[in-house]
Amino acid sequence: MKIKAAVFRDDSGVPSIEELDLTGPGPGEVLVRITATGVCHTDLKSAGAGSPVPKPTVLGHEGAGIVEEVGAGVSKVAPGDPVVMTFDSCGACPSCRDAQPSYCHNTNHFVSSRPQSEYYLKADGEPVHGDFFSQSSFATHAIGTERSVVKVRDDAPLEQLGPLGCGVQTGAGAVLNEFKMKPGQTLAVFGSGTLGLSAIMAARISGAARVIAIDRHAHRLELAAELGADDTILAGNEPIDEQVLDLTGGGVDFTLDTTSVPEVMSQAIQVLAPRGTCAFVTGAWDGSPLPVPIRHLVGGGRIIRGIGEGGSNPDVFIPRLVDFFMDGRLPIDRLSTKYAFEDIAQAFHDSHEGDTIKPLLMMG
Ligand code: CXF
Ligand code: ZN
Repeated sequence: MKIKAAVFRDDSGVPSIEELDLTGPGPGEVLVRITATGVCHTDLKSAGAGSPVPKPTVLGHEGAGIVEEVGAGVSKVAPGDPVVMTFDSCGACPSCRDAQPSYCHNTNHFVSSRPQSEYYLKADGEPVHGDFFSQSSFATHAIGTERSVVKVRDDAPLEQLGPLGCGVQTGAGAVLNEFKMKPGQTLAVFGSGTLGLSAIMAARISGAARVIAIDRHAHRLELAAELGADDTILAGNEPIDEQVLDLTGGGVDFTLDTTSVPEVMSQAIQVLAPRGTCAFVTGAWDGSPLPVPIRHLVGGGRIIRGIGEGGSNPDVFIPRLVDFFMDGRLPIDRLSTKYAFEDIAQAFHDSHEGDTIKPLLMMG
């Protein structure tokens, strides 16, 4: 079939909208007609120079849409089902067997783990990579796997749900699945983009006693306060650790770094209360090494850890997030700005500048 897709052919970060030929779905796969796709910072990083993602490629990994066709052996979803597309996993490794597919041993989201899929997309007969995060959803149609699509309730506005497949589940899942925050505990979030704001909303759902938002943009902090942050700190060039320690009288139980800036990450470790946990949820391709303050960790039993995709088991967690959204407890629509698909370059620009928190590309 013919589809329309945003093709990234070089490292300029700017795509061209092209008509491609798509074949599939193959066995175990699902063809989805995309309603809307969120733009995640990982798309921006993957489009630009230094990324390991092979080109030409179609990016996009926060798709939501309607199942159009299923491949042989697929029983989880059927044509007509509304689905959120998310990361893939093998289903057989120790993590997947333990219902922790975000830590799958065998899935590479950036370089194809479905060799045949490299040829699902063709531009005038030339292959275009088409399974970024097992979806490549900057397109009118995308192919996921049975494990990477999640059926959602049909009374939810599908166009808003794509970001649940990455950014929202990453931030909210860190708090709900991995920190398992309890009433009375405290959280400081470094960076108030989609990840940070989702973590803040999740902390409120958890009954957190105090939530502190830190960002370089005042408009994001205003939104953070509206979504549940008790305190906001506008980051400049000065370290903010003393401000956090003053506010909390000695440190926070949990810190979440969403910036992957080494100086900021160090502060996220520094402001931990005894027995506190600092988590990193993103990272640069060539991440600079981070000095680890061993005495600070040892003395207070503090923990530093990574969290991938919010430690989510998508089949369980995404429908739960949809319920929170529909109950008004996770108003992710407050984060999003709609763009026509053709305006993807503008969406990338606005996201990069921090003007837009979560662009949603509407497929029309
Ligand atoms: C990313 C987060 C940073 C590490 C690679 C995977 N996930 C989605 O955007
Ligand atoms: Zn992402």
